[in-house]
Parts: sequence; C-alpha cells; structure tokens
Amino acid sequence: MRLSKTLLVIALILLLPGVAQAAMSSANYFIYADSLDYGGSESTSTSNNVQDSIGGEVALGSNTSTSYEIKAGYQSIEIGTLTLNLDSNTINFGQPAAGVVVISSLVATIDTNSETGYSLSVSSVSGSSLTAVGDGAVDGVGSTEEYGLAVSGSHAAYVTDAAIVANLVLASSVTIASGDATTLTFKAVRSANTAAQSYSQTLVLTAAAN
Ligand SMILES: [Ca+2]
Repeated sequence: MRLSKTLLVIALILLLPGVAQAAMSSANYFIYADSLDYGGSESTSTSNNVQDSIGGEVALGSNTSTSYEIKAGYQSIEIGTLTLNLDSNTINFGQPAAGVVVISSLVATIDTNSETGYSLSVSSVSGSSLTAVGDGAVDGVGSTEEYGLAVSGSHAAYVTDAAIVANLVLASSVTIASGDATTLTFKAVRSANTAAQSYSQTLVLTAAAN
C-alpha cells in the first residue's frame, strides 16, 4: 500500500511540467517559452547577464543531427526573427510619353535568423495597370504597351522582366540573411494607342521564413 502512494506522487511530478510548458498568447502578449520551476533569477554585472532556473527541466541544451537541431528547455530556445524593410512604399511613373520606357525602383531588405532562409514574394495584386509584359522585356518593341517587374540582388529569383502576379517569387535564400537587399525595378511603356486614364496598382509583398 505504501509503495502505491509513492508511485503516484512521482507520476504527478513528472506530468506537471508538461502541462505548464506551452506557448501562450493573448491580444497583447506572446510568451513563446516558459518553464515551471521552483527557483531562478536574472543576475547581471557590467560584462555579463545570466538567467538561471532551478528544477523543472531535464535533458536541456542543444542536440543536433545532420537534419535537425533541438534546443531543449526554455533557456535554450531562441525565437526566430524575420524583418522586411522597404525604402519606399510608393512608385509613381508620372505621365510617360509613348514608346518611352519608364522605370522606378525600391529596395526590399530582409534580415532573418532562419537557418533555412526566407522567401520574398508578391502575395496579392489589385487595381489597374498597363498590359503585362509577355516576352520577358519591357522595351516597347513592336509599339506595344508593357508593364513588368525586374529584380536584382544576390538572391533575386529571376533575370527577366516579369508580369506582376500573385505568388510571384521575387527573392529567396536558403541560409541566414543579414541585410539581404533585393532591388525591385518596376518598368512600364505605353503605346500611342494606350487608353488615356489613371492606372493604379496595389501590391502586397510578403517575406516568410522557409
Ligand atoms: Ca517587349
């Protein structure tokens, strides 16, 4: 009888951390890692900052294989970050003359600690525009109107002038990115037959970790 009670207590101790450990969020907060401990604190000096915990966690630290890395325990967890910065969010071609290719660029810069990199893409397109380029070059050859987007940079996804459509991938990387800049060059040329009106297009750009 005494043995049975002892086993029950041990089982509860092992199960409790599992119940308490999970990412939690509300409208205002996101706690990505937590631990049920009975001690610990943050200690600082002029040179160091140490966060320690006592109890509640076992088998901590980093374990790796050729395909995976596990950072066990909330002290080891590093939440991933990804930032996308645009140096401009507006492109304006003005009123181009017929047959003259007009261009305007912006730079998208990405930082991420994702070890599998990122992908930058056009997630949605709305509004009106000139006829989308279909031959890979916005040059007005053949007196056609054309509109498209070129990309350049170390991780640019293509080398032609592309039609701007949803899910168009602009740049991608398979490694950690630091200040990874991709220049987006919008190009347009109207023909003498292009209908005179105001064209306005809205793009949503999305950067996501791979
Ligand atoms: Ca062309």
